[in-house]
Amino acid sequence: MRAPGLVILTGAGISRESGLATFRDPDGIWAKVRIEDVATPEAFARDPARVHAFYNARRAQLRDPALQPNAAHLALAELDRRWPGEFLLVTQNVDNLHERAGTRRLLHMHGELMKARCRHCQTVRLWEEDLSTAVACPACGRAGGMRPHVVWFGEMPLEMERIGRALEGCGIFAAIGTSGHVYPAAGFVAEVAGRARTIELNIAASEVASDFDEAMLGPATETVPRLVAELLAEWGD
Ligand code: BJW
Repeated sequence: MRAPGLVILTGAGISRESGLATFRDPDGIWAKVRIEDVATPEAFARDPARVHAFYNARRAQLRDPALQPNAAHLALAELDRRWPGEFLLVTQNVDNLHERAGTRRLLHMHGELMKARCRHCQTVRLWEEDLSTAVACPACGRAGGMRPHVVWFGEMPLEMERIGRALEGCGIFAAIGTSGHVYPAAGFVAEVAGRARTIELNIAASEVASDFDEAMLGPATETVPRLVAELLAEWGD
């Protein structure tokens, strides 16, 4: 029998055990800074230096050699390598831990911290250093338009058509370490309900927990390798 299409959605919880903060847990990012100050286009228009400082600090965390993919990222990379059918890992995370673990069939719907975009010419390029309003775009030469290549509230998430096609064709959908607060990602489970097996992996039930068929509660470094072993035992090459 052909392996079903598999879509995995990940959120900040999968990177927690690597040392990156989540957003909405009690020690999360939104307990320390306000969304309206750093994660909207209006915030960037009002005070770009503040927004750059917020993302420069988070980019510096990604450059720290101590930050490494954990057992959950590594298990998903093995799943990608060995899954014999359609596979797509959709991450809401802007960190680069999935690609560093080896996942290839991956897309970042909320952008990537290690990329910058020019608001003048729209060029997107790898950007591992600090950004500021003084930086000129290497492509068009204009200064003041470089911004982090991330998706803020009120902006359209990336690759929605590809995600829509993968969700339409999937037979298994798993969401890992995401609170179910932010749309459209929080609505993916409702989109596939009834035609796909749906599994939530989280340390605590999410906002949309009742939309899933099954739950695996616990830290991602324990539940994800377990789920991957189960899936590969049934369908792996
Ligand atoms: C563990 C763990 C461990 C901890 N192991 N688990 C009503 C309906 C539909 C939409 C809207 C609506 N009202 C408003 C909207 C729009 C808005 C929205 O959703 N607002 C809500 C707050 C209400 N959405 C948008 O604006 C989006 N754009 C949009 O909708 O465009 C129009 C459109 C419509 C329809 C189709 C297509 C387009 C854009 C959203 C952009 C979000 N941006 C951010 C910042 C990115 C850059 C950055 O990183 O700074 O993305 S916000 C932040 O939240 C970040 C995350 O990707 C996102 C989701 O957070 P996540 O990953 O779920 O983290 P947490 O912290 O919330 O949860 C962590 C979870 O891990 C918890 O559950 C823990 O229990 C768990 N956990 N440790 C396992 N060890």
